[in-house]
Amino acid sequence: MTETPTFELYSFWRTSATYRVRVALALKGLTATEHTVDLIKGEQRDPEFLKINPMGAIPALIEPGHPPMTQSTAILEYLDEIAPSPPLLPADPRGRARVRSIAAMLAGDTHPLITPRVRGYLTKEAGFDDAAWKRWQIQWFTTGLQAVEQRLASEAETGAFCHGDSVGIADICLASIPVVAKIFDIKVEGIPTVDRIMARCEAIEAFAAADPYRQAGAPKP
Ligand SMILES: N[C@@H](CCC(=O)N[C@@H](CS)C(=O)NCC(=O)O)C(=O)O
Repeated sequence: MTETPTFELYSFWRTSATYRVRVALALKGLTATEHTVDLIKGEQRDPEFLKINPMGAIPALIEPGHPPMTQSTAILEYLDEIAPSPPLLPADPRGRARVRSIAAMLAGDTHPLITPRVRGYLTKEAGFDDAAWKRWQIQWFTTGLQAVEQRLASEAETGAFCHGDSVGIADICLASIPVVAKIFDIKVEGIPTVDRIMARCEAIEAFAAADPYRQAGAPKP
């Protein structure tokens, strides 16, 4: 990298997807000025924000002179390409496919089901009350994390982290699920490998510093 870009990050204290970007920025020694999009107030649907991300979701990463970049996993890969050290993807194609697959199980197949827009639809259009929403959250947090556990526990590529002994994109996506489940007071049981890797991640300052409760605007845990 010849020059460190100046980043701005549209974010909110408690979001899983923004957590992923915060961790990656920190691992790479990069920084971003954060702008709060209050998801509880619904600011993600403000017309001004929809010009930044028509999906009405964060994160959005801005680099001066370029269109906003959205989708946390695309942002993670971009950061990995512009700041290659430490690498967040394995050197071999099969390893990269495995890491991207685990990341997609979490960032693609698990997290989007428990977002505010899904909650809004289920409560307004499908008759969900708070108890039904809680059961929904537990269902999808559990399905995602137990499926990943099954892979991590049975595949030889798993090491101290999801893939070998260095931290990468799969670990970032993995950690982004329990940190948010905790906010909703949900603990998924029967995932010892996930718990072991999560503990390793939390011991790394880049992960610890990205914890939702350490962000501006967060309540006391
Ligand atoms: N696949 C997207 C998901 C983005 C996303 O859904 N972000 C949540 C916060 S974690 C959000 O902004 N939700 C707004 C809403 O659901 O209304 C990514 O990984 O960046």
